[in-house]
Amino acid sequence: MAKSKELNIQEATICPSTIQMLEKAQKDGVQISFHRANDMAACPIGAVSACCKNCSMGPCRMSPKDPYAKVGVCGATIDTIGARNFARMVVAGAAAHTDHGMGMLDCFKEVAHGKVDGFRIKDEQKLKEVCGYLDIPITVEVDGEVKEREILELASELAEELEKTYTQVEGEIPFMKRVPEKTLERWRELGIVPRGAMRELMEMMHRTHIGVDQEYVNISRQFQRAALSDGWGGSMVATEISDILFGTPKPIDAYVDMGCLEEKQVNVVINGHEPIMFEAMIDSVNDPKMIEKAKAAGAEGLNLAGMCCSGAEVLMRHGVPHAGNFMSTEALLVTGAVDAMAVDVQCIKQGLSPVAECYGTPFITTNYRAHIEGATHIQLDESNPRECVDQVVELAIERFKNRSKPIEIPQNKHIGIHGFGHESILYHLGGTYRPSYRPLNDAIISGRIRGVAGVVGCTNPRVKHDWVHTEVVKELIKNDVLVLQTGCSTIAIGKAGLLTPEAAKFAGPGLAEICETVGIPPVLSLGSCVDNSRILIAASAVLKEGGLGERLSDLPVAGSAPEWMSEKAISIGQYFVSSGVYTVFGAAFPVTEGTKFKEHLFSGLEEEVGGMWDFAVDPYEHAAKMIAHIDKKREALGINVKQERKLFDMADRREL
Ligand code: SF4
Ligand code: MSK
Repeated sequence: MAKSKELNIQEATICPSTIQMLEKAQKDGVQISFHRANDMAACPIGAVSACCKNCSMGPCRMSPKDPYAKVGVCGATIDTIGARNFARMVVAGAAAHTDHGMGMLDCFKEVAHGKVDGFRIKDEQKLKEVCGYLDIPITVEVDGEVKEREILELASELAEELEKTYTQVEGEIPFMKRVPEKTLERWRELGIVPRGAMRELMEMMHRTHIGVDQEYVNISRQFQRAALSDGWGGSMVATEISDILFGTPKPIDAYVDMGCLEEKQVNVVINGHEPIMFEAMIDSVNDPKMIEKAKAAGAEGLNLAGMCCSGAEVLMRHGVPHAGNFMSTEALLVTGAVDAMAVDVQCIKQGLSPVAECYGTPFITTNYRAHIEGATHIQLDESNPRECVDQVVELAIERFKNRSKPIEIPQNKHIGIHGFGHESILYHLGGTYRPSYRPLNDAIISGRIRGVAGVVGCTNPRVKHDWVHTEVVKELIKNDVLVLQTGCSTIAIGKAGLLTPEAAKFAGPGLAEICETVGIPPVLSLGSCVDNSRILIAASAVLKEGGLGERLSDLPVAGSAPEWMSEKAISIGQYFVSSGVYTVFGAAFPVTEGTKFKEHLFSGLEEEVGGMWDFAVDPYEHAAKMIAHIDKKREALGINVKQERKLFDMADRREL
């Protein structure tokens, strides 16, 4: 392994397990991305998007300190270059989510046509609900009698309708029917209602080619359209199809952190984003024949754990433990206890491959879209997923039998409640007999809940791992802001112990009162990156319930990605902003200070769509900005008056 500069481990992360594994990695002479980030400073020109390599007359570098001092060889200004680069980040992020959604849809179609053995439609209720949103009739009249339509017939029709999310050449994509009316009206005025994602992403790439769109506001219109085709399109399809196929999550207790590994068991870890492989793997590790094979190899059994977002999906659907977020994936291999790691797509570090080799861990790619040098590829066939996952388990059993490296498992694991979403918010905050958002809206109007924040996204070695997430969330709940979480951020917060009802003691008095009465944590875990669409759905339902304005931008809500790193995060941020949500990013922001394009993102967009970007690396400043925005919205709604604080009486409790 290459020699690294000395890393200050205590400054790199607050995760005790990752610290322990960084110490072990240094002893073992193994390098992981914390070391590489320490060795290689971020490029100061690229970091602020002040370079262009869109043609071979360049690459052209602008001067970040004096951004209008130069233009590219073609004459492109810093605003054009910044906007084009930003647009391409949105396209790459949106493409990742929409391709994931399309993969789910392909699997759903196969199930609907009865071609898959391993999967079936698990949540018929959700299927009917989604059909309802899209005006697909769920009943049919036969000889004057109204009958429910066959489930597989409904599924086929839904699949056909949802395919338009990707392929529709003209007209609005299906889930535009779920966008609050006034918000949709504004998008129509601006011409940013998405057509099919394939068209939007293709057009954006065309427009960022040399010599096409060279006006940053016009470029921003198209990248908004592209981002909306992700949030209200590809990502939403991925979430809804996953719920229909594998079940809509309900709140469930589950563990996070590296202590989920078991020394005496065969440990299989899944890392990636699409739930298909993971769902098949759950069957495999519970198959008595496979358990018998593990026992014959001397193990006590088979132990399954997740990482990153596919881990987050099964954490909330099945309570499968989650071993760590993006910045802990290589560190987990350093335990020596992982007997196989199987991956599919997205956020899989190439650095995993050499680390796996150091510890003799089979590292298996399973998706034709994502091969990695040094990995073993076993293609997963959706019509027979067990064939692939059983081979992974067998490789893991073999490795267990021949374990040759010392094992060191950090003994940390934290219980939390996962699996919230639109449906469970209705139930928990609305009551069994009258599911509704009314009590939540009333709690916001009365000021017990000051506002709602979505804190999401990755982890990034350029900032102290998990620390920024944790401090932002602690500040928000302390100030009575209910926090919704997805992606790797959720795992940071789970490790901080904030996903339990007992964490209400860290919340402000109003939020604590609600949590104690209803029995929910002050921070709700909603799933993976694509499940940010659940936040859009919940926000739309709050708006529909009434009393909090007419547009999504009227709501006292804010978004945040304190440690983001991926292009997907930029797409998510942009669809939040374009939906009307004030969104703060930490770590770094890919735009040059003092440019018109930066001004447009950080202020101009608010006039267009009601949402805007902001940036703060420091967690306290980050949270303060979000709270100030929430208060601004409360002021505009006329609800920013201090309510007299009263304890819940019986009538309140009955209502909740
Ligand atoms: Fe330079 Fe213009 Fe080519 Fe970009 S497109 S590399 S700014 S000449
Ligand atoms: S896995 S996109 S590091 S949240 Fe979705 Fe985590 Fe960010 Fe990947």
